[in-house]
Amino acid sequence: MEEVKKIRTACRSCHGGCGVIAHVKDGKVIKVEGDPNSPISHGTLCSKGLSITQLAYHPDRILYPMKKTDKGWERITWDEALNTIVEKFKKVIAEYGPESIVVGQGTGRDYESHLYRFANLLGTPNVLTAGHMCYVSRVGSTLITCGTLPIADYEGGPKCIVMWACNPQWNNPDEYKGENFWRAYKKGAKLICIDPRKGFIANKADLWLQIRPGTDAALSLGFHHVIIEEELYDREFVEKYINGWDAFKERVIKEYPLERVQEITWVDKDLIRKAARMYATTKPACIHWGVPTEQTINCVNYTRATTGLMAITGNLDAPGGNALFVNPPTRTVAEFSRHRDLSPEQQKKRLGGDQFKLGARVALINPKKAWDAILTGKPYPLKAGILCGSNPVVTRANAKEAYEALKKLEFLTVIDFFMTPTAELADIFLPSGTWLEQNHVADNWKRHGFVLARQKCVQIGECWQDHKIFMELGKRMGQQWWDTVEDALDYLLEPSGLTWEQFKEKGYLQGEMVYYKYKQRGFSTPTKKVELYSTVLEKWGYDPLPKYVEIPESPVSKPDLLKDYPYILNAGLRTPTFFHSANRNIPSLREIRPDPIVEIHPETAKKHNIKDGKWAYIASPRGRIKQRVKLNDNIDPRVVVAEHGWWYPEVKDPGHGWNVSNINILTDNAYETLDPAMGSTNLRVCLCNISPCEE
Ligand SMILES: Nc1nc2c(c(=O)[nH]1)N[C@H]1C(S)=C(S)[C@@H](COP(=O)(O)OP(=O)(O)OC[C@H]3O[C@@H](n4cnc5c(=O)[nH]c(N)nc54)[C@H](O)[C@@H]3O)O[C@H]1N2
Ligand SMILES: Nc1nc2c(c(=O)[nH]1)N[C@H]1C(S)=C(S)[C@@H](COP(=O)(O)OP(=O)(O)OC[C@H]3O[C@@H](n4cnc5c(=O)[nH]c(N)nc54)[C@H](O)[C@@H]3O)O[C@H]1N2
Ligand code: SF4
Ligand SMILES: [Mo]
Repeated sequence: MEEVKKIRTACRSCHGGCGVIAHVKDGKVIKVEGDPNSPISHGTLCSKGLSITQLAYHPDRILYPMKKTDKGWERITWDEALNTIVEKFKKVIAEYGPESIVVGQGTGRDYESHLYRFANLLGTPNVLTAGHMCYVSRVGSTLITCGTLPIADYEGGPKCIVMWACNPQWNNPDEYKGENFWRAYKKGAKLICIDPRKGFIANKADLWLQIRPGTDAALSLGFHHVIIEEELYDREFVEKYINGWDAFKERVIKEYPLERVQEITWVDKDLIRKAARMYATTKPACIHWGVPTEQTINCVNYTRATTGLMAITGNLDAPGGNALFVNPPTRTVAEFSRHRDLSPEQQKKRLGGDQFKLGARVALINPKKAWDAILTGKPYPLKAGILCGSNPVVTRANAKEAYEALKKLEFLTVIDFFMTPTAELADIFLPSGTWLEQNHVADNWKRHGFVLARQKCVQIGECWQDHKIFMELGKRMGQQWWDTVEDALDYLLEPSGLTWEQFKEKGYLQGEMVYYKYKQRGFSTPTKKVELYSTVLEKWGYDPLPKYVEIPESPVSKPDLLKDYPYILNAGLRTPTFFHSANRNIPSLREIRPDPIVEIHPETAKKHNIKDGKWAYIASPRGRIKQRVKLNDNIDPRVVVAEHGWWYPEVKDPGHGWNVSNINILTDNAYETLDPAMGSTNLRVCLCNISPCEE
């Protein structure tokens, strides 16, 4: 029997980053605990991180490469699996060109550097991620507005926090943990919460703005209206550093008077005024925005308008405001992945590239473009695909179409831990290693100024970490990679002067903390200013100024639908224990939330004779599903709030109940509902009805 070894590493059961000490005995992780020395999490871990051993040693986990045969799934060797993929990819490239291969992932998982490098060296511009409506869409919109993504600077001591469509206590999204927010809040910061649902943060807030889902861009412009009208902006900043101030001001004053903003957003105009004043006059103030602001036709409009709020109040790159953090000196994802090696000729072939020009600028495609290319062969057919860590059948809008498309794809490889409904559609399954089974420079994709050492603790079955899978597949395709995963990490770390072995010992690196960088060199935009009037959007033929466009399927835009679908469906509330479609098979987590929950206002429930705790049907023009009802009077009676990500791993047929409670059966992906510049999908708002379910 071995002594217990304690290995310091970093969790990745969500967007990741919490410091972990893994206890390893006889080649098995027997326990994980929070690392008190972590600069990110200071010893805390959530239920998902703590249950990693249940996931890693789960009896249903697939531990070997598999191929689908007439008799079902069969175990094969890595050699056979990789050679099968290479043979197929080479055939597709010879017949149709590399653009007919789609390479995809889901949410950001620390392997985008390797996945994109594989795609770029393959020559395909068709990388399908969640980025069109999550995070990268924020990065792209701020890139053209102020040069990079502004992050709430909690460590800098904000005196006012605007929590805008975000719930960090449950989600720990992207750069931040709920813990950072909480420490800043406890120091006495004022709190404004903008959320259609009164949750934990709204309950704590000084001001809660109960917004109509999807109308955040209008509210942001309403804030501007107050700040301009009452001259609460930072005059010097505006004069020196805003591009297009006069044009922007004119639009805001003429088109967004508070009466109109109230009508659009359902938020009382006096409350809007009070909130805008509080934000603009309490210094420093930060805005922490969440993903519902991106999953809409107004993604770029909202993000640009709200970046404008940070800028004109003098809070941009200010301590305690929204900082533009400097990353530690490592190779960026763009550099590592050799974006520049994708030839202009291949870039031109990116599906939807000439339609969603900002999406193309950040190397994205919209899923609808991929489904269309598979189902209709236009503008050219997609023939083969490789999806790593994604379950689009459950997580993408108009799930029935996603399902049909992936089923029709001639050859699909899925890399995952489990046989998900998406993996069941594949020809080859490759078993991925969890964060306990990988060496990596974690968080290199984020904008919070840290990179963290994620250390391999154990080997389980024949699983490979995703990075190694792309490396080995790439080498067999004739691409230039390194001999080992660790050699590639030495290259990634080279600018820091550290090798992987040295970095592992250090545990993390932090970038230099410098505020007000624009005073020396301006902002990284064409005019060197914050472009409220975007010269880039103008050049591409879009409206250069932010505005509000009505949600495509709403009581305002589709009044005729209201007779059959009278409610606004707000689809995708996260819950602390699940991560999108994952974790339904983890006993300790499923026990906490055994069923999918739809929240309905008691008045609404009464109208339809729907009882608390019973199942109800939810239907939209695209289909019908069922979830279990929870009455909640902290939402508007006109709004229904439902969870996303549901399938039933315990159902053993290959569909695993993907269409029973999956909210994305109801959401839409039609082109007219997408953000015109980014291609963001409108996942959060459509019209629905509800009825009791007798089954
Ligand atoms: N209606 C609605 N739909 C939504 C949303 C919403 O709010 N509303 N949110 C959207 C958002 S923001 C996002 S980001 C997407 C997420 O969409 P996805 O990323 O597709 O969803 P997940 O369920 O997180 O991931 C799918 C699979 O990844 C596997 N996995 C986890 N970690 C790893 C790993 O390290 N390697 C590999 N190979 N596999 C791994 C899991 O086992 C799981 O089966 O969903 C979107 N869908
Ligand atoms: N436990 C857990 N954590 C996660 C995830 C998960 O699935 N589970 N997913 C991860 C991913 S990929 C992401 S992108 C992040 C997202 O994390 P967040 O950005 O926090 O997103 P949500 O929880 O979807 O929504 C945050 C809040 O916005 C409110 N909201 C809904 N619609 C609107 C709207 O139209 N306007 C406004 N103003 N508010 C609205 C919701 O009621 C909710 O309180 O979480 C990450 N963390
Ligand atoms: S918040 Fe995310 S990184 Fe932290 S323990 Fe939970 S799952 Fe892991
Ligand atoms: Mo996301």
